[in-house]
Amino acid sequence: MMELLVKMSEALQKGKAKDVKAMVQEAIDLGLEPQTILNEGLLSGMNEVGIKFKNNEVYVPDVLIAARAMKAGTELLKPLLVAGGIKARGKVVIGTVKGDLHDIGKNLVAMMMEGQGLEIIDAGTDVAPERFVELAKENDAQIIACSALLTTTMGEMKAVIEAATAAGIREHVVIMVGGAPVNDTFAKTIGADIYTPDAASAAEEAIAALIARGIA
Ligand code: B1M
Repeated sequence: MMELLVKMSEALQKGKAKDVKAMVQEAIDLGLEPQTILNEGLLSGMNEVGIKFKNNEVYVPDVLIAARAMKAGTELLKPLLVAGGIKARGKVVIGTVKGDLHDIGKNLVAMMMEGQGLEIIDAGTDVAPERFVELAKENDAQIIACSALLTTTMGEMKAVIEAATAAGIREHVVIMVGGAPVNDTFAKTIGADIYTPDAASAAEEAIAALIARGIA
């Protein structure tokens, strides 16, 4: 089984979407936990791609096809990670901040939150601060969740908080932040309510925040 996960990781690194999809299906059929397939097959492959990208061993097109393979694999895992039929426990507007097109982490967070019974309003990528706020108001959402993968875009999270304050909704929404360059100190500095390092803890903390507010 470990061999299958290693092969999956290697196929992802080469951007072989069809092979990745077939291997994810095989792993599911073998009864492997979806979380194990995600972490030890898909994410470990994407991590390698990140290291090679940093060292100029692979380039943007290689990363894009690896990302496509990652998506093909996660699509199969989604129904297993998202437990069906749970009543909506709250609403979350999620998006990747302005200037940032990375969406794999954001999509994972959305998936895990859905799995906890939260309704997701996905604003997509390159989302302007005002758009986060507009969607939260329109949908009466209790949470705004921002993802950023670039050091040059993480500052946009502060702009989201300022936009929420300007629109008069800051006290009514929990603002969550995350993404590779973000940490707890940064989150505190900009006045965000919650920072979590990964998708699973983001979903757990979202529910905990709603319970604390008497919502979920
Ligand atoms: Co980009 N990229 N990229 N890239 N890319 C990084 C982020 C980089 C670290 C690569 C590197 O140099 N090693 C680097 C950023 C450096 C920096 O700012 N410090 C980088 C760069 C420089 C760039 C470009 C500028 C490259 C260029 O054009 N010269 C460019 C920018 C484009 C733009 O956004 N404007 C660019 C482009 C791209 C692609 C389009 C090719 C592609 C994105 C495809 C897509 O997303 N659809 C891409 C990719 C794939 C990566 C790497 C290789 C992988 C990112 C990823 O998906 N990881 C990445 C290197 C790396 O991270 N190792 C890299 C898997 C994903 C599951 O992890 O998103 O971190 P992540 O999510 C995690 C946690 O962070 C957390 O949960 C997830 C795990 O459970 N999390 C949250 C995320 N959001 C959260 C929100 C929360 C809570 C937790 O609460 C709300």
